[in-house]
Amino acid sequence: MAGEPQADCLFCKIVAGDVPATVVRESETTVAFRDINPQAPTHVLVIPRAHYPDAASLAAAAPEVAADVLREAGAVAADDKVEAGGYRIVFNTGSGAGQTVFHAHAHVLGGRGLNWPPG
Ligand code: IU
Repeated sequence: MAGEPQADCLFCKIVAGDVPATVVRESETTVAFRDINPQAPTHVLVIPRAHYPDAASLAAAAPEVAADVLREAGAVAADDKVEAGGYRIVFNTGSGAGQTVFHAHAHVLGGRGLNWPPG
């Protein structure tokens, strides 16, 4: 059921503390942790504590939590002092777009030049 923890979901396990992660911020509804395979000096994932498979389903079911994810993404950029140089918030959605973990997550990327369009 949407929002319920999924036994086979890596990010639900991180939320539960069953899989280790380098957590940088927590809120009532979200957790932010450093990506295990960083693609930029700042590469943090912001996830809702509740399980939704992607950003659109999160926004449809719990728009206030989607807003929390975006606010926390901005706070990560401020904490890491990458605001001034610019940063990117990315929601890969679907395997064709590179989504590999089907628990909604925002990538916060910064600390280097970021090209457009992305690959
Ligand atoms: P994607 O948008 O679904 O591809 O992003 C998943 C990210 O989760 C990806 O950047 C991985 O490096 C990252 N990740 C992680 O941080 N910790 C893990 O244990 C695993 C993946 I597996």
